[in-house]
Amino acid sequence: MEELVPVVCPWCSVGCRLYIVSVNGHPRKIEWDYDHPNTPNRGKLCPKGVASYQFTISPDRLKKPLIKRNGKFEEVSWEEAIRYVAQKFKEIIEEDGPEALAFLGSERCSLEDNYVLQKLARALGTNNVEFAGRLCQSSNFVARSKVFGSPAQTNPFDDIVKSKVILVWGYNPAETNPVLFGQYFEKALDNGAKMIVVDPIKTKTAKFADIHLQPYPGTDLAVALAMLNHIIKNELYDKKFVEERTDNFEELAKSVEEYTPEWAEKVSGVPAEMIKRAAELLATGGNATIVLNEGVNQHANGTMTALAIANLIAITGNIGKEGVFSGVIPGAHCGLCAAVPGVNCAQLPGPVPLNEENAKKFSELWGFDVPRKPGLHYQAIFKAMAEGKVKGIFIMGQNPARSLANSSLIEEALEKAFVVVSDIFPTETTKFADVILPAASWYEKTGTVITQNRRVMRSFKAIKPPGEAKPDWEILVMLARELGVGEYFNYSSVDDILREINRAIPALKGATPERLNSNLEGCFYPCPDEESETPRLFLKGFPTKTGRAQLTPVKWVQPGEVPDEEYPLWLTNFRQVGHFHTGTMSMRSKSLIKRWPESFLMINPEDAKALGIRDGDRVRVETRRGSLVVRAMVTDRIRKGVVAMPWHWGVNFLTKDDAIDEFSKMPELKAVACRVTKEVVE
Ligand SMILES: Nc1nc2c(c(=O)[nH]1)N[C@H]1C(S)=C(S)[C@@H](COP(=O)(O)OP(=O)(O)OC[C@H]3O[C@@H](n4cnc5c(=O)[nH]c(N)nc54)[C@H](O)[C@@H]3O)O[C@H]1N2
Ligand SMILES: Nc1nc2c(c(=O)[nH]1)N[C@H]1C(S)=C(S)[C@@H](COP(=O)(O)OP(=O)(O)OC[C@H]3O[C@@H](n4cnc5c(=O)[nH]c(N)nc54)[C@H](O)[C@@H]3O)O[C@H]1N2
Ligand code: SF4
Ligand SMILES: [Mo]
Repeated sequence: MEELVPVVCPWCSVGCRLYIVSVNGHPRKIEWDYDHPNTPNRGKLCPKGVASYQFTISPDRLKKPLIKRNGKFEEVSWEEAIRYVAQKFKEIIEEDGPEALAFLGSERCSLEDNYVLQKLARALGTNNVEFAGRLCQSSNFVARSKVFGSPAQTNPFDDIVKSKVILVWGYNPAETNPVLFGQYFEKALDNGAKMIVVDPIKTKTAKFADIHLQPYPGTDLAVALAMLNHIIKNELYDKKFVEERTDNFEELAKSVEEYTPEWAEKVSGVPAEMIKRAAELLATGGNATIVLNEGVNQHANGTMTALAIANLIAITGNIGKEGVFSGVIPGAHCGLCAAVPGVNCAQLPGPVPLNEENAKKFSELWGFDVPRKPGLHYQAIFKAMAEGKVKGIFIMGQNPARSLANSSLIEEALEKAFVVVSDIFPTETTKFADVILPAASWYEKTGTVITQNRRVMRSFKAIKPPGEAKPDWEILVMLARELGVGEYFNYSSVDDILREINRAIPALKGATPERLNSNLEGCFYPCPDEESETPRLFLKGFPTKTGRAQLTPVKWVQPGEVPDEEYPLWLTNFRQVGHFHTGTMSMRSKSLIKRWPESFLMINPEDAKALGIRDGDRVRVETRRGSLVVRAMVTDRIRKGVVAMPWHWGVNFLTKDDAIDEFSKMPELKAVACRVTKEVVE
């Protein structure tokens, strides 16, 4: 039987809709969805969207539960696997308490899967529950929560097209959110908008820029402080907005007096004149879209830079009205599906802070006592594991052996604990597992997604899972029952879970199964009842104590590691349009791996010449943690003094685990000091 099933793309968070055409549960092709003009993509897809389901039919899919015995994985029944995990977890709880357990949720799994995961952790008594959002948006999340009272994206994508200026900071949407870039950013440029890009690399996005600033990695804070300085000193800020809708302007103005563009030039390598031009365009060019992403977030000073940029947004009055745009950009398609239900060591579903009042509320709703003590953040869970303090971990849809900083250290930690992984493929992390549980992939289950633009939508089961693979929420419910907490997990469908979420999270009260199943365009979160939704935020005020934006003075801080004589070059990393994260799925998608086959190192012609390196040479890239050998790409698209590689192929063997942002707990994933040598082939 041929079916046409509406789904949401399983890669980035733009939330593109498409159809899968399947015959008897097997995928045959995709169809573009032009039927729903209010969805973010309006029918369009990028190369990953087009390659959508290729990974689902890979022969490598996990099909049966596996238990490691004498160093070898053996196929077992679901009953045996779940019983074994439950028994081990019970032993750990009895001997060391529930805090010796940790749970990882996933931005590749649905709202329902993630809600159940965090609830299970809490039912067992631990708040050690995290996901890759910590490595992704945490810095901007903290900064915007402080300044605007909420991290959320403020306006619908259509407002980008109405902007006159676009500032893109440490973000390459032409590769990482291609449909967003093509459908909205490029249309704004076609309408005459001017674009400023801040990136050490001349990326696909930067090719469209009117002004391109190329700082050394991790020195963006200096550039942002100098822009604040120039705008305030020359009184180019929005006086009415500052007067009516912000607090602390005088303190902010005083705090940036010392950070002149000339000072910033010395720190960041960006000419003072260009910083001034960018500041003037931003302040006087009209309504602006101001977006930042991993080039800002993933630094030990990431929160500080994100705060400085939030101050820039506020003093130029580019928030709380139509025709502007800013906010956190959740990474993978379900980033918000893990953040909103509180897959976080210090937040409960909402997300709301883990405090006495909220813990009490959820204890009443759930019927068990929610643990009060905050858990460990992502990188700290692995540190505690290496120290023997976290003894068991349930990893749902994460590949920390490659996605966290300093992979060697993470592998050592995984070696020590009882590790359970639910995934759709064998990964670098499953190598260290004691039990592997085969999960149904995104197209093999029905689930709710919240896109980066806060649109809540349903994706439907389009194909049959392979072998005995099951949706994650079902796996978790089986485990909960075996652990003796089944009474709190009385769900027989995703709709049951969503109905509980409707009760648990007021902003999702109106996103009911009935509404989402019948209306494929979904609704903008917050949707407090079935009739309402919220496309624009902060039109009247900010959810801060005074209702006004809280301008926040920031001081210059260095990134975690800077070049020196031994390691003289800056190394950073980026994404390619054809690959996703650690590549477990994209490297098993035929059309993607064919076109984007391997890693490489971008190096400026001057640096290459000084090191005797020619285009195509094999080179060794070495940091204080480890080294990788890749092909050199000699190109003036990267600035002198900086080298860069895609992070999909093991870059975290080179990154630093102990430079962590004080406020967001983000490890320094983007900037490290390195040396590069030509690899001599014998
Ligand atoms: N194709 C593809 N798309 C994706 C993903 C993917 O893996 N592949 N992942 C998704 C996820 S989870 C996320 S979070 C987003 C991330 O989306 P992006 O933030 O766009 O991703 P990156 O390419 O990692 O980083 C953006 C840019 O930061 C620059 N950069 C590096 N260091 C610095 C610095 O110190 N300062 C500045 N100003 N720039 C710097 C890089 O050169 C790069 O161009 O993409 C999402 N979309
Ligand atoms: N150096 C450096 N490090 C980085 C970054 C960087 O830019 N530079 N970026 C960071 C960012 S922004 C992010 S978001 C993280 C991402 O870090 P991770 O989330 O750990 O990376 P993924 O490769 O997406 O791992 C997701 C896993 O989920 C599996 N999976 C997919 N679908 C399902 C499903 O339905 N169920 C289950 N159970 N499993 C599933 C996939 O096969 C894969 O193994 O990495 C971070 N690490
Ligand atoms: S832009 Fe993102 S959501 Fe849209 S098709 Fe590409 S990967 Fe999928
Ligand atoms: Mo991310």
